[in-house]
This record gives sequence, C-alpha cells and structure tokens, in this order.
Amino acid sequence: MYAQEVKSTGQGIKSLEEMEPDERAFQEKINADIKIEPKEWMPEGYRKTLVRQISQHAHSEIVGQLPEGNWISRAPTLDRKAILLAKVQDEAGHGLYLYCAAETLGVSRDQMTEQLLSGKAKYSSIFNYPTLSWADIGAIGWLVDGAAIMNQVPLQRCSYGPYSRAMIRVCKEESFHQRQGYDIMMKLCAGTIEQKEMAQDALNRWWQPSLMMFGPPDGDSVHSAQSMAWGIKQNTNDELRQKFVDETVPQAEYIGLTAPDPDLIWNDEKKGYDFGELNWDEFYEVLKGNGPCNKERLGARQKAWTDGEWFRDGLMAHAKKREARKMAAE
Ligand code: FAQ
Repeated sequence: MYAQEVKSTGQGIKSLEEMEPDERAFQEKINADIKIEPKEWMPEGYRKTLVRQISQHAHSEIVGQLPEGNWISRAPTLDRKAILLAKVQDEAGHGLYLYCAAETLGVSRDQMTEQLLSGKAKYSSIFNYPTLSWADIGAIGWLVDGAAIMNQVPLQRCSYGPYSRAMIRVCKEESFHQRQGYDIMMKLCAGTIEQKEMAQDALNRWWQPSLMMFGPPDGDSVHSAQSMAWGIKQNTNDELRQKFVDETVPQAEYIGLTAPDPDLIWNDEKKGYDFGELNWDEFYEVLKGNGPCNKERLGARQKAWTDGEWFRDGLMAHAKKREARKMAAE
C-alpha cells in the first residue's frame, strides 16, 4: 500500500509489517480511505503534524485578513467595498473553523493564540507582503486565493475528518474569492493604460510569493513524505505548484498580462509549463521573520489581542456570574 511505496523512496516511512498492531490498524484505515475521527487512536506524530498544519493554516486565515483589510476603506466603489468586506469576514470564519478542528486534537485556542503572538507559530509567507495598490487586492483574490484553492481542494480528502469537512466549506468560499479577484484584474485590464499597468505591476510583485505558498521544493520539504503516507497531504508541494502555474498562465494571457518569468515556456512533452527557479533565499528569510511586513503583521495581531482584553474579561465575568447563580439555585 501507500506506506510501503513511500518507504521505497528512502524517506524513512515504516512499512505495514514494521508497525505495531495499533499503528497498523490505523494505517490500514487510512489506506482504505476511512476518515480518522477525534477520539480514535492515532499515532502521536499524526496528531502533532495535524495540530501544526491546521493551526498554521488557521493563523494564515486570521493574519491573511490584514493585507486586504487595509483596503476596505479605500475600495473604489460601494459594490467593491461590500464584496471585499464579505471576503475578509469569510477569512475570519475560516480561521475559526480551523481553530475548532485543531481543538479536537487536544490543543486549546489560547495555546494556539499564544504560539502565534509569541512568534513561535508559522503562518503563510504570503501575508508578509504589502498591498500597495487597489490592483493588489485583485492579485490577492486571483493568485493567493487561487493558490489556496489549489492546495485545499486535495485537503478536502484529508484523512482527518474535522479538517477534511472544514475544507469543503472553505473551498466553496475561496472559489468566490478567487473570482472576485480575477474580476478586479479583468476590469483593470480593460480600463486605461495606467490601470492595466497597475494590474501588471501587481502580478509582477505577487507572482513569486504566490508560487512559494505551496512550500519549499520537494527535495527540501521535511514533512511531505510522512504527511502523504498518513493521507494528510495528497500531493507534493511541487505537484501543486506546477498545477497552479499551468492554470494561471492562460488566465493571465486572457486578460493581456504576462507572468514575470523570462524562463516560462510551454513544454509540450510534459503538457505543462517550465518555469524559472524561485528566490528561495527570500522565502526562508520571510519564514525567519524578515519579510517586508512580518513585524507589522504580528504587531497588528498582538495589538488586537491587547485591545480585546476588556471584552474577554467581560465575557468571563458574565460566564462566572451565571455559573455562580446556577450553583446557588442547585
Ligand atoms: N509559509 O515540509 P514542508 C489562504 C513551512 S490559506 C510559511 O513542505 P508541509 C487563504 C512548513 O510549515 C494559506 N511556512 O511543510 C487566504 C514547515 O515548517 P515547520 C495557508 C511554510 O506542512 C487567502 C517548513 O516550511 N494555507 O491563503 C510555507 O508539509 C487570502 C517545511 O515545509 C495552508 O496553510 C509557507 N508558504 O507543507 C486567507 C494550507 N510552506 O512547521 C486570506 C495547509 C512551508 O516544520 C486571504 N497547509 N512552510 O516549522 C499545507 O498544505 C502545508 O502545511 C504546506 C507546507 C503546503 C503549506
């Protein structure tokens, strides 16, 4: 089965024969496409991998509100403002489903928040870039949500039930987000020369960071082999990146934009595009906290946490009072 196939690539994945009975029964369930549910036995590594990935994903949705939130008050029309507001609210909702999914694995919301605010937890590299013009809002919807969908559609088949179910709803909403972004780009490209230039400039700046959302190249991906053996990931980082390039380049061409990559060329043999090497040094710098907006993003989340203290205190005081009344009545 799959676990054995991965082992043959020399990435240290146990075969079914090498597993203890509990682990073997668990792996057989995964191989048979049966979902794992919260209270069932699971290897500690599986639980930890899911907590890591789901909490990073949740943090990405929450931090991901900031670059676009920056433009809500500056959207060019009332319609665009209403659409953007709804989209940003959706991202908050995605964060909440995902925190709930992670909580089913025994980690609390407070622990996850603490890890984000202390800088210990990661969130997607893409949200550490600035939104300089209205076209950036189009580029985010089109490229960032487009990449998110490419990554999340296979996650709908993830072996862990709560994550898989959260992804089904999230993907439906991301699809609307992607379309509204592409619609902004289409309008700009059909507008004045300056508007089209603004769209091209946004594509130039967001192209590489969007491709980096899929994670490091397969040779440098620490978790892919085990995550695929466990049915958490269905594809490698490079497979999804390739799919994204193949789908997105024709979309750019359709509206008269050019992907900023001199090495981009259709390869008829592989029925896909060849594309240039990405700037992985930049990617790792962003992951280390040295991207253009890392400090600003974390600072905004820390401020929101501090500013919300009175509200959390109020809720707790109310809950405690209600509990005391209930006890007195018993
Ligand atoms: N940014 O071994 P791998 C969205 C880390 S949602 C930062 O390949 P894995 C919606 C990785 O964590 C976007 N860190 O890791 C939206 C690991 O570090 P660790 C978020 C990254 O987990 C749109 C190390 O590098 N989506 O955009 C990144 O097997 C608009 C080694 O990497 C998800 O989170 C990165 N790009 O594969 C919201 C989807 N890539 O933990 C608002 C779920 C890698 O050992 C507005 N996640 N790293 O310290 C996944 O599918 C996977 O976790 C990958 C990475 C594919 C991201």
